[in-house]
Amino acid sequence: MKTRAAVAFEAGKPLEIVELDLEGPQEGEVLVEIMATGVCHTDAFTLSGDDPEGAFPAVLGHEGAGIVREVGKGVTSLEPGDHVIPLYTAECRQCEYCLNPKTNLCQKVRATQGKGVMPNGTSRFSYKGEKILHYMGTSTFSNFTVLPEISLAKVRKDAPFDKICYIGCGVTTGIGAVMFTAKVEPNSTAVVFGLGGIGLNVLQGLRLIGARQIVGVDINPAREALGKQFGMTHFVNPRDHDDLVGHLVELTGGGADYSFECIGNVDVMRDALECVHKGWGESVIIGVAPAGAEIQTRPFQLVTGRVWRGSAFGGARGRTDVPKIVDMYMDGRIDIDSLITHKMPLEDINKAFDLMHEGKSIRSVVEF
Ligand code: NAD
Ligand code: DAO
Ligand code: ZN
Ligand code: ZN
Repeated sequence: MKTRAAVAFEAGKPLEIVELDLEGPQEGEVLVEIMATGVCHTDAFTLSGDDPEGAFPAVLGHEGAGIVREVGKGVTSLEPGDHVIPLYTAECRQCEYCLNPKTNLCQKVRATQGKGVMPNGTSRFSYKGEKILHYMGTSTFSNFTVLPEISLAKVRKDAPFDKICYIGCGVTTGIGAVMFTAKVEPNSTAVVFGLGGIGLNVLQGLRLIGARQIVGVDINPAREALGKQFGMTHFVNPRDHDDLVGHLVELTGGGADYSFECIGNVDVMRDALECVHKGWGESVIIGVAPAGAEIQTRPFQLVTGRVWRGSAFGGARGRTDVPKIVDMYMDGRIDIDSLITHKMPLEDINKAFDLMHEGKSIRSVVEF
């Protein structure tokens, strides 16, 4: 079949809207009509050429929602008409990672996904006879895409695609880091560094579990009002403090129970660790630092009981947890609408990248 898609032909160049050839789903695969997709920093990072794993030409996009149109042989958990959210972290429920409750990093399709191909080693996309790669196992910048069955979360049919697509990455990453990775207890104190598309979702995750003090840190003063809307109790602009860590330790009465780094800056990661409480404070790294960057602290910070963790996709097991997050949105327990600042058709997708680079959007959503 043919499908309209925004293709990254080369690193550093705008996406091009073209009509691709798409082969139907093979064994264990599903054809999905993407109805809406968010544009995330990771897409921009890959498009820039800075992503060491980035390969071209490819159909980027990993934050989508859509409808199953066809299933391949052996697919048992989905049927045409089901509403789904693509998962860049699959959940096979059988590999040693899925069977270990300590992780969400299913490895079943990881190797081929990283190479931009389906589990059998081939791509379903082509253009004028040339192969086009998949991306993150999802390729949601295409009106139709093919994914492994285990890379799709089935969700309720009354949820709006243009909002729940954001659950495919940003919302789950932020809320999940609080609920699944840190397992923050009610009445805790927390500091969140970086109040963008991820950090604002960490804030609302903390509000949801009943944290008593939620400090937001951002160099952009405009993020204060938005942060307060998402549960932040105190705002700190690092530019107002020579000793940021000292100020945060004082503000939280000796250090926070938890902190979250949602920027991808290794210096901030250090501050995030060092502002948590001696003896029990835990700091979660969510931000993705530039290739080759390294973190630093004095080991005594860890000897004296502080803990450093990382979180990918919020520690969520996609097929199990994503439908629950959709329910949370539909029940009015989390706000997604206020974070979707821009919407556009596929033809204007490059504007979404411009808005992101200019810091003017929280999330842009493309509707097909
Ligand atoms: P964003 O650009 O929307 O937000 C970043 C915020 O940090 C902005 O508000 C900016 O003003 C602020 N900031 C920048 N430098 C700062 C500093 N020195 N001190 C304080 N604030 C500062 O980005 P985002 O979409 O929220 O993504 C954040 C990070 O999360 C990125 O690195 C992204 O790649 C990563 N990410 C990780 C996962 C995961 O699973 N771990 C998933 C998605 C995104
Ligand atoms: O299993 O080795 C692995 C990799 C899992 C990928 C996790 C992705 C984490 C962050 C990337 C940002 C996603 C938008
Ligand atoms: Zn698995
Ligand atoms: Zn993302």
